[in-house]
Amino acid sequence: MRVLICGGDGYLGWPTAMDFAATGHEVMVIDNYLRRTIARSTRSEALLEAPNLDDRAELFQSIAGHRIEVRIGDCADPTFLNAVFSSFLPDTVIHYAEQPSAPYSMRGFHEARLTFDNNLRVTFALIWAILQFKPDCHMVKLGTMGEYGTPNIDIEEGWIDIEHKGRKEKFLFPRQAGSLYHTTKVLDTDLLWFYVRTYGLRVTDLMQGPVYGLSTDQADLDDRLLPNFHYDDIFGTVVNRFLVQAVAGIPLTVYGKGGQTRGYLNLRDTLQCVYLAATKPAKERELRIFNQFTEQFTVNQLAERVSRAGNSLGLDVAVQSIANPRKELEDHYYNAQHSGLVELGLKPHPMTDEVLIGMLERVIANKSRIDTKKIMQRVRWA
Ligand code: USQ
Repeated sequence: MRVLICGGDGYLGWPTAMDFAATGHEVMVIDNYLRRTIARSTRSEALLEAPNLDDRAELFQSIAGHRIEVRIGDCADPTFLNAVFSSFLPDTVIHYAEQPSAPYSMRGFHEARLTFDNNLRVTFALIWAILQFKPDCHMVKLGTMGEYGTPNIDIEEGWIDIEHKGRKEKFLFPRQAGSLYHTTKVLDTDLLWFYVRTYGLRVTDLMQGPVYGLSTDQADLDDRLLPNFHYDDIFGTVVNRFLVQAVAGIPLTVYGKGGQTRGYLNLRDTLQCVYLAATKPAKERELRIFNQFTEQFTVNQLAERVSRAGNSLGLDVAVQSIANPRKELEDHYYNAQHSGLVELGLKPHPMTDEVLIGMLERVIANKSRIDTKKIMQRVRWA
């Protein structure tokens, strides 16, 4: 397949690019370094400094022998995107090119507008690039479990059958996100559904939970190929943050009561899910939705697991509940279906002590790079 990865510099984009290239696909990545720019301006740089995309691609080719084409530019700019798209003519486009931080999107007007503009405009530009140049191209779009929020009923896999006054219809499962970032993903889904049912696009929308990890088959070849591992309050997801806090000797920052439940997955499983979705594509005129996570945990359960793994390595890990900077339920019902990707062939990598210990060891090796000023939460949902 010819695979175009939009957002190829990201935590997920770069390992995805190596994964597809290593399995024999023709890969092109696009990125405008938005995440790097935001990270610099908010003092949220990743633990390890990643080489730029051209350097990473050259390094990967010299080590693994697989080629990744790089284009630096803004996917929201139709002139740039259409030129790239019409020359590469991808069979699959993987859409990661969004501002991915909920806290950043809640920081103020400028950050909210940037998130809104970027995320919606990229999705819109990609839809039109497909319509104009390669209508049978399959879009694999990264959505989020956060689109659903935490309703007091079971969360279905994207769709729900409703019976109302004796008549039945299938609708998108109700969405009620808890940050502006998550809301842009709800709007993306609606936009995609319009273009799918009206213009016949084929789309897989992956409702992903928080990801953890830094090890993948390709990234393990050389430290300079590792994904951007963030532990700050802007880009760091909770498990990665807790691991760094455990190593830095800072009590794990449980927000509020810690009963917040989410579906989590290992980075390796994100790669599997995206690969399965791409190689077993949605049909024409189909918006296929999968809930992409492998295990559900509360924040308290995560803190307990990380402290157990840390203590086994001789770290003295404390846990502390701090005032929740977000507006979210801290104790709630949560039961989300997630069988679709398993039926497609996903073999989950569970969050074992061994997995957490392996990650802790890598963080310990880079302990001197931890900047503790990046850890405490700086953004409040006003
Ligand atoms: N949390 C803490 N302490 C921390 C950090 C987070 O208790 O130090 C809590 C949060 O309040 C939340 C849960 O942990 O209840 C998850 O937070 P997170 O920061 O790991 O995840 P979130 O902001 O929801 O966003 C992340 C990714 C986002 C993706 C989303 C999937 O950054 O791109 O869409 O996970 S989901 O959460 O399922 O919507």
